Parts: sequence; structure tokens; C-alpha cells
Amino acid sequence: MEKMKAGNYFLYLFCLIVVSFPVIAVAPPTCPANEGSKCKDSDSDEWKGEFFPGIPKIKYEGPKTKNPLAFKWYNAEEEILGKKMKDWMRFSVAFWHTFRGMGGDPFGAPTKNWPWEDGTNSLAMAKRRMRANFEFLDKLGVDLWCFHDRDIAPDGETLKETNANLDEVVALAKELQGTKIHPLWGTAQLFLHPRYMHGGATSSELGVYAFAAAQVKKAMEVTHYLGGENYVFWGGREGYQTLLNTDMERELDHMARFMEAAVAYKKKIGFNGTLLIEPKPQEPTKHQYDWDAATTANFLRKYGLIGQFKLNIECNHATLSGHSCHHDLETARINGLLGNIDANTGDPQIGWDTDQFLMDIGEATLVMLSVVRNGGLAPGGFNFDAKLRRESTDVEDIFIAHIAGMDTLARGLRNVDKLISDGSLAELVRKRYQSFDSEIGAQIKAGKADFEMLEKAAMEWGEPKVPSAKQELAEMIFQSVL
Ligand code: XUL
Ligand code: CO
Repeated sequence: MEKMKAGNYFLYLFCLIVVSFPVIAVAPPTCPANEGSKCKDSDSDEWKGEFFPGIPKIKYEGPKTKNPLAFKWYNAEEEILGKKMKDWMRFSVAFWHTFRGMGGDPFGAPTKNWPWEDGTNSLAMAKRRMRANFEFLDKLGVDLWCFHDRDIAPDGETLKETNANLDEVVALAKELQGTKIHPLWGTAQLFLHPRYMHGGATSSELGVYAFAAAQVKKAMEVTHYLGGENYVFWGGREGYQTLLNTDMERELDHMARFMEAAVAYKKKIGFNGTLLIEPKPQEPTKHQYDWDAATTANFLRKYGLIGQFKLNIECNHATLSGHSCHHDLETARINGLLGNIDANTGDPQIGWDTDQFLMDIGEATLVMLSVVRNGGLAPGGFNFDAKLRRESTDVEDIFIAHIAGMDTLARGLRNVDKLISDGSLAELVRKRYQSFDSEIGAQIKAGKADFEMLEKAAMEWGEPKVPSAKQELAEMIFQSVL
């Protein structure tokens, strides 16, 4: 993936925030999530009628349908590889992109003009948006959702007031959830507010560390209250621009202490969900501590947290770190750490976190290969950390994007099924390593092959024959199932 030129970095940092959250000053249809006090209050959250009139409940119609508001590959109840598709996928809708992403980009104002938005970040607006979220979930047929605390409720003047705002919105969400719907995960948004400019747990200021702890404590409580299955940490600002003014060792240590406190608090409140960390190499800082799956696994191991956390792998973050998504999924999986997937993708030409819906069938097949090898993701699942492109401005585009994203992964699962029943790829891999299916191979596996034994064998066998790896054949077989 193309890396950004250093000269563009600050512009880019600014852009990232503008793109992710509606903070641009030019006539936005909404107010920024953290500047509640600057936004006037709207009168009520009452909304007459449907938020998505004319959009039916989305049904499976099969690959031949031309209906954009129908699933072509995702058939929730259909059994594939011993599980219902809905249980393999565990899809969830990300509140922040779907209901707070307004389409701003580095050079342009927000473009979305959703009819239910009134241009405020008021509590009433937060509640109305929450109602829109639940109508969307119902029509899409998805019963999991994900949220950041500050995206669902506005900041108040004080932490106490902010918590009260959150409680009010969460109470409504709880009511709207009913018995069928709950969060796949919740998280605290510790990156937009200026207080977090040096990080949260890694901030050089003790007051910020404490504030971050209070915010995470509250976010864990509401996630638990809503029946959330996981809680996510994302190190948005946990990293550095330069090591000249950064005590990396201390910051990592603070991060570990913070995580330990989260583990203790989870136990205290009886939250049985999984704690997840989401690796990301950079953005907004140049170098983030949880660079990729391997780096994050090493952090967990070093600080004795390995049994307490799993990883939330985001495809676009994996590619930003120089890996394929499949590589990072496999790294997480073989370390017993694959917990959840942020199902998105980057752009091959744009070297930053574009958070697009995953539409590449080959990539989706590799993602699903890891999921199948992992035996599924539960209690984790997939969340669409993905947003509409700036140019997609119709309300129905929100549905189309999710349907296409779900269908792509569902198609990936169907391809994995074909790959497994065809068996030739597995056979090719088995053959590649078959020289180890021998007595000495078994001794290597058992940790009993010492250097003297191996030297004796090498002398006896002479120059080894090294066969072809058959990469193009592997690719040919893979493509035959797409
Ligand atoms: C940011 C990102 C977040 C996390 C949750 O890059 O991916 O949305 O998934 O905080
Ligand atoms: Co993410």
C-alpha cells in the first residue's frame, strides 16, 4: 500500500478526523460529536412515520435477482459447513459510520443530508438517530450493532453531565433493542476531544489518564447493561509522532496498567464479554503501539494480558501495516487471538484508512477461510467499520452498501465451502510438506530432533531435492471457486 508523503501528513491528520466525524465548519447537516454545547437543542426526538419509507425488509432472492434491495448470496438461515450463515457471519452495524458519518473529506463539506438530521448534536437528535438505527437493523435483518459512547450521545459540560446524557440515550436503546437485538461490542471514543491529543492511557498527563479511565469504566458499564458481547479498545492516539519527546517504555507500561484495570473492572461488574484490542499501525499518530496482530500479541504477552484479550482485526488496518487482511487474521488465529473482524477494505491506490465496504470476492474468500478455520468468531462477529463514499448520497445507498458488504462475505463463505469440498488446494499444501510425514519429522514435532541427529540424517541423505511450490497452480485452484 502506498505510504503517505511526510509533507502531507498534517493535512492528512486533519482530514482523517473530518472524514471520520462531521467536524467541518461549512454548513454541516449535523454538529460534531464532542461539541454539544455549541449546538442548539432540538425540541423533540419524535419523528413521524418511518425513517426509511419505501424500503422493505431485505430478503434473500438469490444470485439471479436484479433487485438492489435484496440479498443475492446471504441467506441467513441456510446451512453451510455445518452452521447457519447468520451464525458464521454475526453481522453488526457500526453506528458511527452509518449514522454519524456525513461524507466530509479533506477538501469538501459533508454531503449526506439524511432527512431525520436537524443539524444539532442535541440529546433529542441523539434519540431520534437511535430510533433510525433500530429501524435500519430491523429492515436489514441484522440483530447486532456497535457503538462508540460519544457517537450515540453528546458530551455535556462535565463528565457527570456527559454520563447522564449517555444514560438517557442508552435507556432508549435498551428499550428499542427488545429481546432480539444487542451490541456486538461497545467502546469509548478517546480520540476526538482535544484532551486526548497526547493519547488516553498513554497521555503524558495524569488527569487525562484518569479521565480516560472514567470514560472507559462508564462505556464498559453501558455495554454490559445493553447485553454487549464484547468491549473494544482501539489505540487511536496510542503512539507517537517522534521518539525525541516520547518515553515509549513508560507509555507502554501505562497502557498495560490501564488494560489490567479494565480486566479487574470487567470482573467487578460481572461483564463476561470478551475484551478486544484492534491493531492499527498509524493514523492519527505516525507510529501506533498496536501496529499489527503480531505486535499487539507481543504486547499482551509481555504484560501478562494474553489470556484476557483477543484481537479485533480490521482489514484496512492490516493493509496499512503492510500485510494482507488474511495474513493478520491468520496471525491472530494461530495465536488463539482471533476475536472479531472489522469488515472493511482500503483502496489499493490511496494509502490511508478509507474504511470502504469490502467488495472484493477474492479478499472476502480469504477472510472467510480464516473464519472457518477458526470455527467461527462467536462471541465476536463482523462489524462494518465502513462508510458510504462521499458521492453516495441517497438514503437507500446505506442499505445497498450493507447488502453488498454482507453479500460479498457470504459469497466468500460459499467459496470456502467449494474450496473445502474440492480439496485440491488442501492436497497441494499437504503434499508440499509431506517430507515431514516421516519418523524424523515426527521427532521434530515432538521437540526431540537435536542437531546431532539432523546432521547424521543430512550426511546420509545428501543434497536434498527441493520441489516446486506450485504457486500459480494454487492461485488457479483458488480462482476456480470464485
Ligand atoms: C478507527 C477504527 C475505529 C475502531 C473502533 O480506525 O477502526 O472505528 O474500530 O473504535
Ligand atoms: Co475499526
